[in-house]
Amino acid sequence: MSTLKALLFDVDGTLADTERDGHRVAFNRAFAEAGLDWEWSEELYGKLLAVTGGKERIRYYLDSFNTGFAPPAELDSFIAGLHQAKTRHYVEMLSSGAIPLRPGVKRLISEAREAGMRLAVATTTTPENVSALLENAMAPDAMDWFEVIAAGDVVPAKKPAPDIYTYAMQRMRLGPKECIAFEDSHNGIRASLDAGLKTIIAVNGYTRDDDFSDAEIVLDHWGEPEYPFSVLSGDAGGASYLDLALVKRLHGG
Ligand code: XBP
Ligand code: MG
Repeated sequence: MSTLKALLFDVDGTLADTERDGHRVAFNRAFAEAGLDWEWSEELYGKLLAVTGGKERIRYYLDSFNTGFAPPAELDSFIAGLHQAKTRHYVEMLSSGAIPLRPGVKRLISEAREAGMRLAVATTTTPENVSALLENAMAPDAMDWFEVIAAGDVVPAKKPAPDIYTYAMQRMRLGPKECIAFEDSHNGIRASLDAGLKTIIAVNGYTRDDDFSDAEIVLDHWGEPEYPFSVLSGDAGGASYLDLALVKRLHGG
């Protein structure tokens, strides 16, 4: 009898490839709207992703890539205002259906749900972004599929700190051995491993070269029966897409 009771999902890069054509574009639209000549290129954004959290990322950009900008006296509220505008633009993009789920995401989550697995989200992103993605790309009632949506500023420290995963498990009254995490980035797996969680990785364009030591498996995506995944490291036991049986085998509980 498997001890696996819950699947904990990262959002950005895991459920959907949201960063390059989603968040990055939304940031740039907010900067333009504010009359700022800041333009985050795909290359620069890849560097800025070292810092999780949009507000924290803007501050990192000013501290490390735009030191010539004369910050206003109330820098925190200035950044908060930019980030609120960015979130508005991002939610508009999601509402227009601009960002689809990654391969296998709806299939695996539906299978897990039908099998009675408990589901949660553990993400650094803003809560509104989660509901907009799930309701527009997964199903109108998809928010109800997840017992806990642990997102954004609900914890003091964002990934790579383990806080968001620990918070989700505490809310579910589960221990790490009863759960498994799904991530896409080095910051993400540092958070999940430090929370004691076995972790399944699906890389994306920004994270392909990240360090995923100690992941149970590293895939290019979760796959579909007619669209097999590639195993970048680990053992899929001959499977060609990620299903609940493979998740349970990787969990090993
Ligand atoms: C990814 C992040 C987020 C997004 C931007 O979160 O680090 O900050 O890049 O979203 P995860 P916000 O991979 O944990 O889902 O601007 O709302 O932070
Ligand atoms: Mg992620």
